[in-house]
Amino acid sequence: MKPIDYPKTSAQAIELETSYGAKNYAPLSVVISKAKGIWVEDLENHRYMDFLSAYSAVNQGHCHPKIVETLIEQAQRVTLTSRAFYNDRLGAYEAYMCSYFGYERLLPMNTGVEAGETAVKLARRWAYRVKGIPENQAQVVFASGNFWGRTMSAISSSTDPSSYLDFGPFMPGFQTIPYNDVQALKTALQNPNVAAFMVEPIQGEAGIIIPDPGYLMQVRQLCSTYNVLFMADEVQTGLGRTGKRLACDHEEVKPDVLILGKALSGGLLPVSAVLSSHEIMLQIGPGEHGSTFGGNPLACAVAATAIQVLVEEGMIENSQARGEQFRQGLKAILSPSILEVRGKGLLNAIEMREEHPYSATDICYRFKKLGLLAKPTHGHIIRLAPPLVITENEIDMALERISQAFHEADKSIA
Ligand code: IF1
Repeated sequence: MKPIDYPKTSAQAIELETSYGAKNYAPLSVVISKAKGIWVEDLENHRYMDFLSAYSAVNQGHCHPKIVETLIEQAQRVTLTSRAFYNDRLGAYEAYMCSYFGYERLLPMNTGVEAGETAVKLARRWAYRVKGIPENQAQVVFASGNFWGRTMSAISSSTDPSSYLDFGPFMPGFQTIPYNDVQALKTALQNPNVAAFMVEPIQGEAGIIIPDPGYLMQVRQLCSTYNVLFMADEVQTGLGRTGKRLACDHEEVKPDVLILGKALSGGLLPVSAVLSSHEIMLQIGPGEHGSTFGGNPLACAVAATAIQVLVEEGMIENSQARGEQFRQGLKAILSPSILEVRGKGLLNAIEMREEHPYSATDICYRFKKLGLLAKPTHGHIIRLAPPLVITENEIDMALERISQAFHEADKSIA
C-alpha cells in the first residue's frame, strides 16, 4: 500500500476534510500544522496565538518539550499492556496523583466523558451498597447548562437541544436544577434517593459561567448534610486553568469525587481520571469497569510529567497573574458590542450583545486575520483561554490584537 499523501496547502487540507469527513464540526477556516507553546502555525506559515488551548487540553503549552520527551522515551519501552497484567508505571502514577490531589484512590480512563461516566457508575454503586438507596432508584442531579461530553449518559443530563435532540431515549435517573441556585439544590437533596450532585465549578461550554462566591462551599455543605456525593467535573477548569490547582480550591472545598481530563496529558493523548476515597472507589470490583487503554503505561508516564511541569514551572501561579492582567486589559476595550468580560485565571470570556450588528464569529475571523485564534460558544460568547505558559508580553500582544479587532469592527459599522 502506498504511504499516505498529506496536503501541502490549507485549501487542500480543508477540501479533503470537506469531501471525506463526517460533518460533526464546523471549524474556523484555519489549518494548524505545527504548534509550540502558545503559538500555532498553518500550512502557509502564518502564526497565531492559540486562545482556545484545545478547550483547555494544552494548559502546559503545545508540545511541551519535557512531556514530549517522556512520550518518546516511554513509547520505546512499552505503550500498552492491557489491565490483564500489571505495568511498572500505573501504581506509581496513582500514588503520585493521590498524593498531589489528596485522595485515596484513582481510576484511570481516557476521555473526559469516560471519567464522567465512571463517576456516575461509582455514585450509583455507592448509593445502593453504602447509602442504601433501593435498587434502580438512585438519582444523580446535574446543573442546567452542564456539559460533560457526548455519550448517551452525558447528553441525557444535557439541557442543550443541540446535544440531545433526536438522540433519545435517554438515560433514566438524572435530574437537572438551575446552576448557582443553592435553594434549588437544597430542595433536590430532600429526595432520599439522590446519590450525587455532579457539577462544573465554573461552567465552560455554557459560556464561562462563574457561580456566586460561596456557592461551592454551600454545595459541599448540603451534600455532606444530605449524604450525597459532591462530584466536581474539573475536566476543563482543573489543572491550573482558573488560577488554582483546581477551581474548587478557590473556595477550599474538597469534592467526594474529582473528575480530571484534557490537560492531564498536556494535550499529547487522551488521559482522564477519577479520584475518590477507598469507600467510594472500592464499590467497583475486578472486572466491573475499565477500558482497553485506561491506565496504560504511556498515558501514566505522560500524565505524571504533565502534572510535574504544571507545578514546577509555576503555571498555576502564572495563570492567576496573567488572568488578572488579561481581564484588566479586556475591560479597557470600550466597544458598544461588549456586554461583559468575565473569567478566573486564564479561563475568560467576552460576552457580546446578541443584537449587535456584528457577531462573535465576525470578531473571531478578525482575530484570525490579526494572528489570534478563538471560537465563540453559544453564538455570542467568545471564550479566551490561552495556554498557562503565556508571558506578560504575550498577553499585552494579544490585548492589542483583540482591541484592534473590536475597533476595526466598530469602525466598519460606524
Ligand atoms: C468537543 C465543548 C468545552 C468538558 C467538561 C467533560 C468533557 C468536556 C467540563 C468531556 C469536554 C470539550 C469537548 C469538545 C469541545 C470541548 C467543549 F465545547 F464541547 F463543550 F470544553 F466546553 N467535562 N469538552 O468541557 O471530555 O470526552 O471531550 O474528553 O469538541 O466535543 P471529552
